[in-house]
Amino acid sequence: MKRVLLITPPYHSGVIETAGVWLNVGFVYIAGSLRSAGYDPIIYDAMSNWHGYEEIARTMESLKPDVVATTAFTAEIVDALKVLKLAKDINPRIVTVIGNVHPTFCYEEILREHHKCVDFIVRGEGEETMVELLNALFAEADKSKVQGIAYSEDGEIVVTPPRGFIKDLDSLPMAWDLISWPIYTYKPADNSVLAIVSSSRGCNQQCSFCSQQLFWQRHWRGRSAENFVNELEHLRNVYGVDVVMISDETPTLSRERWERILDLKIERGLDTKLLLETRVDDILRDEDIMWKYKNANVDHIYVGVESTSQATLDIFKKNIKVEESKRALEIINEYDIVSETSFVLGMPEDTKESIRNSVELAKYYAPDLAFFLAIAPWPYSDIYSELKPYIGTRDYSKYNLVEPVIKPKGMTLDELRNELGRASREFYMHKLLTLDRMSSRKRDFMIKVVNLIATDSYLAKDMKGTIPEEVKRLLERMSIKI
Ligand code: B12
Ligand code: SF4
Repeated sequence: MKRVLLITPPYHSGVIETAGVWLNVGFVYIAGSLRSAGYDPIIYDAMSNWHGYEEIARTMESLKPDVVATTAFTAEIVDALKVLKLAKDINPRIVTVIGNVHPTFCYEEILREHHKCVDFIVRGEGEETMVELLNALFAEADKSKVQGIAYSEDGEIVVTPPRGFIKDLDSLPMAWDLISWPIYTYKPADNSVLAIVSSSRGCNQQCSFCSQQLFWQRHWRGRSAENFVNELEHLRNVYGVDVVMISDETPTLSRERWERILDLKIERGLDTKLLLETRVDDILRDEDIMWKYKNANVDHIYVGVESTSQATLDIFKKNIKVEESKRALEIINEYDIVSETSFVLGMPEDTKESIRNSVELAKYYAPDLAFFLAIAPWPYSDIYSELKPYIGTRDYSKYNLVEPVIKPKGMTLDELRNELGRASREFYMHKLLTLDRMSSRKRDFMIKVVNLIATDSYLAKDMKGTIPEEVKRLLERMSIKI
């Protein structure tokens, strides 16, 4: 039986790791399909285990895989390529494969520069393509007949026709038993077991800075509500998973399906906490059923506000109005669900004043958590050509939404970095001043999160500095230590 080692690249940007340790659900799908087709997949999450290249090399040497496969969105590509080079250095006969959004679009650049370590790129959805590719390779059949791949042959880049989407997501086998559960935990919830689960794929919007609408070609497919809730139940009963991040771009796109998911969760008394991302307009649409979100234990909702200026929202093709975002966050807060949003800043026209103005508006919007992100010009995004003249670095490992890559006309990259750090400090200090008006649940959550951000995240440096006197007094009055 051929052994396939699925490795996450050991990349860290110090943001989301602050809140928890997150598994790779894409690999749970790929491994499920490989196993059903008679392969021996192993999931090795080097990223979440904080393994370096020496440990990765030792693991590859001891497991002796026939195939090493990895994954990369843009920020991860540098480390992903190092992982594949390492595999080739250890044994040149290992077949190397890479998938996900960056290689899907940048396959030419990768194969031109790295064909010695990258044998195959899987473009688009991976389950069927990976199985067909390996079947073709090991049967020595014609690999050019496999749809959805790219590779280099005799100095030429071969790209096969794209593969259509998998029609029935419910039919995909999952390999949850290959996850090493003990490390995956959500830090704000004590002793929790955390999973990432996918209930749908895709998005029908066209935000110009986003990769996901391109990857899924603005096409949306959902699993059936029953199939998804059964999986939550299975994860709860077998592995003790009590917190689930839904990986979807827009889990709520079909109101009928989403309401059924909430109803089933409530009917079955399934108390798994759900963390999710969705769109402002879906929250407005669902105001009348927000009580079901609450009763189904939706714990945390992220909505992408992205900008406080209508002009920028229009450039982003965000298709929402500033006032709608404010209302969506109010609705989430009214139900005592944790609200989170982000602002994509660092556009060429941004100035210190415009960023400070965003912080003031962020305070007015009043989400519980706000992230002030630096726009990253994914080389395949719709907005790329507009941003290209302002790109300050081609180092993809910095394309992580926190390190500035675009140099605004009137600021240096360092000034922008400082301004984004200042924005976070300013927002969270203001947030702390509202602790006495929060429910006890939100207060506990905020204290844990602000502590995590201030001690263990990319913002730790920015959060240091003098705590304003009024914040100190309030914390003392409430006997809270930060
Ligand atoms: C879950 C997730 C994570 C997890 C990853 C967990 C892990 N152990 O790998 C965590 C929370 C750690 C994370 C972190 C980050 N993330 Co993230 N993340 C996501 C999220 C929400 C879901 C991805 C997912 O699971 N999709 C579901 C699965 C089924 O689909 P999939 O991953 O695309 O996989 C399919 C195909 O792509 C393909 N495929 C993928 N890999 C492979 C490999 C092989 C071999 C094959 C054959 C096929 C294949 O087949 C799969 C099945 O069909 C997406 C947003 C979204 N909604 O998609 C952002 C997203 C991928 N993240 C993004 C970013 C920027 C980051 C961070 C840099 C953010 C930050 N500043 O912290 C960090 C970087 C990581 C780090 N350690 O610092 C961006 C990437 C943008 C881009 N185009 O480059 C996204 C798109 C979010 C966004 N708003 O733009 N992330
Ligand atoms: S930002 Fe969100 S809503 Fe916009 S295209 Fe991307 S996934 Fe869809």
